[in-house]
Amino acid sequence: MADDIQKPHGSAGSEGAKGYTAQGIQVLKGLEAVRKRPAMYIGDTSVRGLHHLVYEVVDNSIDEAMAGYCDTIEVFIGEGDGDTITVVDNGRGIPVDMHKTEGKPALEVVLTSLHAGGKFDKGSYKVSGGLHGVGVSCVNALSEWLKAEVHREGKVYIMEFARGQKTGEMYEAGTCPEGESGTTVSFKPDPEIFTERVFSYETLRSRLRELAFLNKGIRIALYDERPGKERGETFHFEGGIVEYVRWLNESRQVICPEPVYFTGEKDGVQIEIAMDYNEGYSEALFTFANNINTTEGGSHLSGFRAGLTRTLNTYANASGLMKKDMKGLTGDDVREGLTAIIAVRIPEPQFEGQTKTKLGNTEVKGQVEALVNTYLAQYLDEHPREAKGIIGKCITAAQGREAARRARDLTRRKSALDSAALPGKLADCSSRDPRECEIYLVEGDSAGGSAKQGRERRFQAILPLKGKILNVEKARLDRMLANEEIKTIITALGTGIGSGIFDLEKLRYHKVIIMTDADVDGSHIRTLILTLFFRHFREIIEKGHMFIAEPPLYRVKKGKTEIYAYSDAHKDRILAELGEKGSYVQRYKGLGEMNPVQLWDTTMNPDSRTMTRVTIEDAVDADHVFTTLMGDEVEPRRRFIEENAAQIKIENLDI
Ligand code: 0RA
Repeated sequence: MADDIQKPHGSAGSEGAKGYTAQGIQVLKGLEAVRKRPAMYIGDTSVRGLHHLVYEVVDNSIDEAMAGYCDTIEVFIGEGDGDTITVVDNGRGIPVDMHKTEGKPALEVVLTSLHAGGKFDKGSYKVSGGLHGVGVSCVNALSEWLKAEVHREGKVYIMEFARGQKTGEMYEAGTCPEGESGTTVSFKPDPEIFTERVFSYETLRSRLRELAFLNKGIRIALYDERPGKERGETFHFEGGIVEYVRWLNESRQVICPEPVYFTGEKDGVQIEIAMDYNEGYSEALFTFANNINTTEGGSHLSGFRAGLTRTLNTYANASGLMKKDMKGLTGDDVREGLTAIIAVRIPEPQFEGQTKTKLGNTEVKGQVEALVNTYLAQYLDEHPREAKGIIGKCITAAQGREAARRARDLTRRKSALDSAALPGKLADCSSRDPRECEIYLVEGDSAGGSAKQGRERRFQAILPLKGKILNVEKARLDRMLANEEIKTIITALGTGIGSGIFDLEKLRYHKVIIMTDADVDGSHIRTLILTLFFRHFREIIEKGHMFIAEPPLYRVKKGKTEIYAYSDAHKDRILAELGEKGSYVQRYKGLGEMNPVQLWDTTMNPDSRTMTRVTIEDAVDADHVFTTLMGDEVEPRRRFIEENAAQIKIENLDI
């Protein structure tokens, strides 16, 4: 594994052990360090780290583009097992001339020295750079092989490596047209390092689309060349983050016909903001610093929030749109139905927080706030019709918040939202230790009945849900609180709901498990439940408490042998093993077809069940998926389902 460092092998062209210069050994030590502790450099060695390798290479191409030398980047998933990647750009090409102090081609230095991935000249403003900013040499160190091809000044240069060490010297491989330039990097992640090595088209697509939105004008293409999976698409947005906001809102009725856009620069900090309001109730506010999605927020987010609340309150008062007796708009009021992208570029970003995705640079708060104060106020003055729409929307939100508070107080007085009075439908477990407790949200009363009989009563609670729950995408909190099914879920969870009220510490079950039929209705109900959790209990998902039960699709029986199959492929394998003759296949259309013992054995017994943990890979993408699937507009939904027909399985929705 990672500790199993390969000694330099003496393949053709590589230097013998004695030939190493002091600097050479230094370099080798650097890359050995990467192989020894890969997680320190790329986060982890699972799928996430694997995809990070691609982003690291692409970031270098983005830097070329930001410097004005490159406008096209292409990423290919290799035709083999999907475990090789090629990144092609039309930048200047990594320099190939002799590096003065290292005494070897610059190309070799860039690919073998830690932190030499960027430009040599200090003045150049490296705004991109992966989360860890470690450079392409790390990708080299962690690849079974890597090949770099540079087109520069009419010549083609190639250099190849294995696990970070050159397997030969750089060589001239031919000529290219005089004006042509660019870099092509191909690599195969090292099986000694990575536990998973198959690249996901969807994962790469999300990030590349995001990069194309954040870096207007660049054309970024992705191609899957795996046999049977061939496809590709190009992302290119001249409008940058304005188009990002439009894309996020494509399934919603918007208030401003054109997203509001403003930008500014101060002390080397570049700020870009695009925003619009829609008729929905959720907030889709995403922040970036140097192309990195700062999911933990930070100073740019605080600055934006402060500026937004203040500017809208000032305008609402001055314009007379807000009645004198109103207390004023809160931060929650001004963010209901808001879609916004805040993107900053900083020469020396400080990333803090648990996942290093919180922007720390304190000076940025004031800069963003001042920008919002100035330009949003100006926009409102110049667009009275939109201003009226926005303020009206915020006032309605404030009234809704008041109504929700009253509803909550009322129901609390009646104890309905209080876990002291748990809903009658809930078959609770006897343990009071949330860490071992599980709650199954089960579709339908009949499956609920089986689950109640089959469960392990001590730590498994069952909450049967009747039919489809309310689509929270189309309802504000006050209306949600009037819905019995939703109220039952909230009460059972114990956390409360709403800004400033929800408290994860009070969660009564550390596993919340959705159990629905494996049919269209089941998947709709599952999506409705996931929408509720994504919009109102996101922390439950983020902290890893949310699961999807995986009931079997088939029961295959032959003689006394009885095997459950969890997918079509699984069933075919079982049939091949048992022999088709005399085998009997039962297809489960619903959970209700299983008796309590079967349901326990196949789906609920912790020792043998499989469950899928729900994760939010990319909150921006997830937001888009939910608004598309649950929103009002039919056309985007039709398109989405058509484009993703093969993948309308929750595992592939990145949620
Ligand atoms: C070092 C210096 C220069 C460009 C690059 C590296 C470079 C790296 C990568 C990685 C992928 N594509 C890339 N394109 C460029 C500056 C080049 C010059 O001064 O001519």
